[in-house]
Parts: sequence; C-alpha cells; structure tokens
Amino acid sequence: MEDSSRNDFKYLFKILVIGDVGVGKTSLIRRFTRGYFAENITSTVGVDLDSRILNIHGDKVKLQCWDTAGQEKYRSITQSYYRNADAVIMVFDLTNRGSFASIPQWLMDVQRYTSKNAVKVLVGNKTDLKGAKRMVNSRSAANLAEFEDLLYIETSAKWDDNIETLFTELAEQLRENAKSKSLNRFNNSNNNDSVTKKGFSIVSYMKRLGEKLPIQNPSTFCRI
Ligand SMILES: Nc1nc2c(ncn2[C@@H]2O[C@H](COP(=O)(O)OP(=O)(O)OP(=O)(O)O)[C@@H](O)[C@H]2O)c(=O)[nH]1
Ligand SMILES: [Mg+2]
Repeated sequence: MEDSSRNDFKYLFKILVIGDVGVGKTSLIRRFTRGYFAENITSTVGVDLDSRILNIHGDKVKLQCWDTAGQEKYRSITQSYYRNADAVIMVFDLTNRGSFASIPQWLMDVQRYTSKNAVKVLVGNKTDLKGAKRMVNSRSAANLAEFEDLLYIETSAKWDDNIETLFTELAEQLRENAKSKSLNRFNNSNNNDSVTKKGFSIVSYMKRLGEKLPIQNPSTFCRI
C-alpha cells in the first residue's frame, strides 16, 4: 500500500513499536501499512521495518514503522533502535493483564534511550475480544497514560478498529512538532527543542469512551 514513489515525501518520521510478546505489534503495523490481518503470524525476530506514506494537510508524510520483537532475548538489539525514534508506540493486549503490567518497564527503557521530545503513545490492542476475555479496563489504562503523560488509544488490528486514526493522528502531531521546530530555528530561537502542544484528538475513540473517562473538554482531548 506504500506510495509507488517511495522517496517522494516531505517528512520522514521513525516510529518504534514495542511491547510484550503477542500483544499485536506486527499485526498493527501490517494492518496500517498493508491493509490486512493474519491469525497465524510468526513471532518477530529482532527488528522489522515497514512504512507507508500519508497525505497530511497536503504534505506527504512517510511513517517508518520499526517493529520490534517482544521476546526478552532480543531486548538489547531492539534497544539500539530507540535513540532515533520520533515516536514510540507502547502496545499491550487488553486481554492480557501481564502485558499491561509490563508497560512501566517498557516506559523506563523509553525514558532511558529515546529523545525527550519523542511522542509517546500507549495502545491497548484487541478490542474485538470483549466480555470475560477483557482483562484491562479503559480507566486503568487511561489513568496510567495520564500519570505518565502518554497519549492513549484502544485498537483492534483484527477488526481494523482505530488503526488509521492512531497513525494519522500521530502523523499530524509529528508534522506539527516538526513545523514548529523549524519555525523556531528560522526565528533563531534558543529553544529549538520546544514542540507544539497540540491536542491529540482521537475522535472515534472519544466518541466511544468519552462518557466513561474524566474528559473535561472533549473538543481538545489530549493527554487523558
Ligand atoms: N483477536 C485479535 N487478535 C490479534 C489482534 N492483533 C493481533 N492478534 C493476534 O495476536 C497474536 C500475536 O500477534 P503479533 O502481531 O504477532 O504480536 P507481536 O506483538 O508482534 O508479537 P512478537 O513479535 O512475538 O513480539 C497473533 O495470533 C495475532 O493474530 C487483534 O487486534 N485481535
Ligand atoms: Mg511481531
């Protein structure tokens, strides 16, 4: 699904996708970059790469998605990819409490190895598995996200739920940050690190969860 003119883009952003084994990192990326989902998928070995170009307000934005292995034995390899990430997506499985309990550990790695300006997103995947199978509720995840200053969204790679929203909103945020950075440079500002604090409006997510979560102003849903 990638644009045929692979090098024809205005912005290139590197997105690192991390999380425990089997939470659906590869499935999320595959759904976004290639538009399909597979039940039988092999565990990632080391790090894979896939990308797609989005048109964001007239600009071609290439999202390079770095798909890391969740297995512990690859941890030292995957950590070497953190440094250049513009954004980090931390994925857990909504039906696996252990994968949610691991998020603080993943976050420690992120804080240690990535730039402080990297956009950080927490993703609860597998919303299609409902009822008794669901082990992590939205409020717990949203509370963690709020406490750690992360963006939060729930997805299903299987049902293609919120995948496009996740990556499109992320691309918009990264483009805004890049634009404000270059503006700062142009203005000879000393504060080249500053980024626009733009709201992260995951509209479809808000519609579904707006009533359950303590959102003050639904039109500027940001770091819940
Ligand atoms: N029901 C459901 N299953 C999913 C979803 N996303 C992934 N899976 C399944 O979960 C299993 C693991 O998916 P992967 O995408 O390989 O997980 P991963 O995080 O890349 O795993 P590692 O590469 O081992 O770290 C596979 O059987 C997928 O089909 C989803 O949204 N819903
Ligand atoms: Mg994988």
